[in-house]
Amino acid sequence: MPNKVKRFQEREDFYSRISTQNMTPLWEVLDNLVLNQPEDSCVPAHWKYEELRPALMESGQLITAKEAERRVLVLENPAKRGKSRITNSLYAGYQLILPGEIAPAHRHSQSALRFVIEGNGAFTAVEGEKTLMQPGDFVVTPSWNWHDHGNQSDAPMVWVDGLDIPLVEFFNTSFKENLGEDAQMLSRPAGDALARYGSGLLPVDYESRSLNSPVFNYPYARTREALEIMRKTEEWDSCHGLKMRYVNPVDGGFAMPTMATFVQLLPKTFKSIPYRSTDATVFVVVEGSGSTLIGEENFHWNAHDVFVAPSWNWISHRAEEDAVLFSFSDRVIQEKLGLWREQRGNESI
Ligand code: 1HN
Repeated sequence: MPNKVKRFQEREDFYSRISTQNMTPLWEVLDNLVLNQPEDSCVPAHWKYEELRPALMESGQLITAKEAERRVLVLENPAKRGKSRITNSLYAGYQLILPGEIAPAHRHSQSALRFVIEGNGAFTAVEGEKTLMQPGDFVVTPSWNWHDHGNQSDAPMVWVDGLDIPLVEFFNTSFKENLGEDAQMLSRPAGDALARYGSGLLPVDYESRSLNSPVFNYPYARTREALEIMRKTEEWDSCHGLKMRYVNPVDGGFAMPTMATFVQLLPKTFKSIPYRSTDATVFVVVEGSGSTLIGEENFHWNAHDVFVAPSWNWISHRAEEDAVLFSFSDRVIQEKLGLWREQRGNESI
């Protein structure tokens, strides 16, 4: 028997023997464990609001928000069907609440963000304060905070939920509790948090007890106005247009401990140069239309669509008209762990 074949058989025999002891040789798997660069198992994907809205409205006739607890159509990454995730670490879905409905109070260790798509003045209550929501508002629901929703307006309300469900699953740290009531007791008037913490002011002896921003609704009216004033200087970033991050005013960090959130303005005819980063990112189109090339796939988007870019895929945006994109990712965690990297198309790493 040639020496090489003998060697191979000896190794295979050894692998089978140690397998019974729940062991495996690193040298056979090392290249799959430690990659030269990220290879995301998720794929780029796009959900067109115009095409999915009929199904979302149909769900409103099938089940009430109360019976469903939360009436949401989950956006599943096409490479991860059945796993309730849009990226490896994040969950996203479109939630519908019809006039007169409530979604009962509960709390869980998963953190949630809401980004409002359509409707006018339905509310969410978070840990004792209610906020009325308008399209484009970004609302924070921290881990273990009581929250319930209600719609006392006369129009359906739809928002995109982002949660860190796969992260919490990874750590096996899921806890949940139902309050047993439709709505929680309120302890502060609507608008209290924004006035107290989101006006360039903080109570003089304020000491944060939370990892989350005390501002739990970042109203779009303020965000949009800020972008509109800043655009006058025309300092467009070649990769991002005019991109801002939502900030915790207490420490200058991201608004939430597990999900980083951003908003960017891309002016009409703007074309960004390619950019990639290690945080797979979920984009929500707030206004306008355009297209985004992710890896080799081009997605033409309109207002209220969602699209997702996996880790380390090159992204470039093109705006057909003034466009605003909201986005979220796990960048905040990656940065804390020293893992986050980015690369611009015109530079080496
Ligand atoms: C949840 O609590 C909400 O409060 C939405 O609106 C989506 C998905 C999974 C688990 C909890 C909400 C959710 C969720």
